[in-house]
Amino acid sequence: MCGIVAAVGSDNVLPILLEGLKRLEYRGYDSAGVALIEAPGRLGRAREVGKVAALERLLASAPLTGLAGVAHTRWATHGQPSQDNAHPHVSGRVAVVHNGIIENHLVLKNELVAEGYAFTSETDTEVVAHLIERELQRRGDLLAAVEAAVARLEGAYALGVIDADRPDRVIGARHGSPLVVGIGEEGYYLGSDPLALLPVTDRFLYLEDGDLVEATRTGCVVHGWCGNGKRTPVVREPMRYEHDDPSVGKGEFEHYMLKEIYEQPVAVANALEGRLGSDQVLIEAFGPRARQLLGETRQIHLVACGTSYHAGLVARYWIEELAGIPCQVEVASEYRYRDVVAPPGTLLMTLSQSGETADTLAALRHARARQGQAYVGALSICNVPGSSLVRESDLSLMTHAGPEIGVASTKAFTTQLTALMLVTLGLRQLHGGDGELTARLVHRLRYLPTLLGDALKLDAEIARIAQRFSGYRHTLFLGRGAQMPIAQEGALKLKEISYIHAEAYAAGELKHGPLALIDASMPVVALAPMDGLLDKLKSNLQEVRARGGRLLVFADPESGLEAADGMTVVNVPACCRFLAPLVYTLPLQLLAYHVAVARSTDVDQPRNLAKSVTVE
Ligand code: HGA
Repeated sequence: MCGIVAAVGSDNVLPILLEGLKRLEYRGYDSAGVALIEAPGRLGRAREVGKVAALERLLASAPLTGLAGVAHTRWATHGQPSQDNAHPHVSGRVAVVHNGIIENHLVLKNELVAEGYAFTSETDTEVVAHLIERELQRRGDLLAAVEAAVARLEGAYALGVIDADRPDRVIGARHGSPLVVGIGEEGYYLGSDPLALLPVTDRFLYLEDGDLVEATRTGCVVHGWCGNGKRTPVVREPMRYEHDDPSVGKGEFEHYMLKEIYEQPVAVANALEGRLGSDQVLIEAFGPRARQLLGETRQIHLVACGTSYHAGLVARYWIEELAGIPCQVEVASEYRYRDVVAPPGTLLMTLSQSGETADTLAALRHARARQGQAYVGALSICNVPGSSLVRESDLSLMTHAGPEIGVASTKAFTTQLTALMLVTLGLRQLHGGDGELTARLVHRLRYLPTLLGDALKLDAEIARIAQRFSGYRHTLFLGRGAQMPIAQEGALKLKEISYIHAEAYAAGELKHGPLALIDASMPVVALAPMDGLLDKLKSNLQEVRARGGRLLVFADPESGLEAADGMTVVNVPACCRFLAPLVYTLPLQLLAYHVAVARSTDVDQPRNLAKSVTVE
């Protein structure tokens, strides 16, 4: 995903820009660039494909200095990763960096070409540079020019803009993609993520959609909508960055796992960032070939291991119901050795946090070698840009979870689910699903980070319950529908880090065998959101109670389930049934975590397990 850093200061800002880009690297990108005002009227620019280190090497041979500049890590949506397509884009005196997608770029391009503007890239972003340049000529002032230019843009953007004739200022604009202003001792800064600017400040203004900001070395003015259709200077309260810098460890948390559980609202917001339009998902934001691949898909083979496999199992429920596309999900270590039959039009989807999971990679290669022609392409969902899986796939959707240190996956799972819901809605849009439900789900996705934050408030209650659990030797997890894989994930989490034997069953399967295990020493954890299967699940819970089983039920507040002898009920924040798998994951992670802590296991590095499984 793209990253923006911009700075105006009293000294050469290049080191700040480069450090900022490095701190955004975890988000994934394919090229990087920087532009500085070297002297009034003179712009210097360097762009390179690949890592920020490659850009640094380029700059070492041809250094740039300046008191104001913009910098960018690009993750291509429009046009291949190349030097010409890398940002900043320049038009006359103007240099621009952009995160997001300009949906009406073709209309604007035709208009600008007719006026004589020459395009040197395939990006949607270049229209922004030319538009601002045109308006600058008409209006003579950069802020006015940016305001006039953004009025023409449709889509999502965060922008950083400089004018070679004004080395004392940078302009920012935000609409649908985040942008913050960093307030420093030696200057003012813009960043798509405060993380980029932590070396120079911990004080930030969080811009709102529609805001423009003009920053100089000593101050900034934010211009926002004020209700009468015009922008006026507005106050955005400076806020201290309260979190720890993730590059410096666990911060206030005892374990990385707990820290990462708590990072999920932000991680999921990052996974959604720039990918939601007003009532649709922005398919182009998935990557240049997304529309074609998803449009040609007739069925899906979803292949993964461990926690990622559980994310795939949830997605099957979504894809089949919301997009009407058949989906089979398989563990990679089986798929890779099977004579897979892939009918024409099969999309091969792989999921892996690291992108280096040996079985998943092998499954991708095996499938391509055997049935290459049948696949419309390979789509990977992954957290590590540049990993083997990403390199070998036709299209990759990055999860943007940020580095996950705890071996037991938490935020990687919920961000995979988020990415899978985005793909599901993309498929739905391209395969004729009605727009009303799509729009409702898009709106609910925007609210998802808040819901996850609410689910984390159950922490103390779950910690108390976990004390009881730590004495058990076995546990059964039950769910129905899309909560069945969440029960599997809850059981996996518990066994991974607490070493308590845990199994998950579809609740309807109980009477076909596992009911024989139920007695007072076998607790049963059940998931009971509001969905069409709630009444069926209640019957299954009665079957457990009738045999003296101890129940811990995570339930919707309106479920009608109440605590009773042998039954503990934890109310999970009310949520729509499609997003319930994400919300119900968090209490199960917390349960596993607190049980493991109570049993004094090595939570972050459980015995026998590794983070990135690169061997078969
Ligand atoms: N559309 C622009 C920026 C892409 C982006 O924001 N990616 O996360 C481009 O393709 O250059």
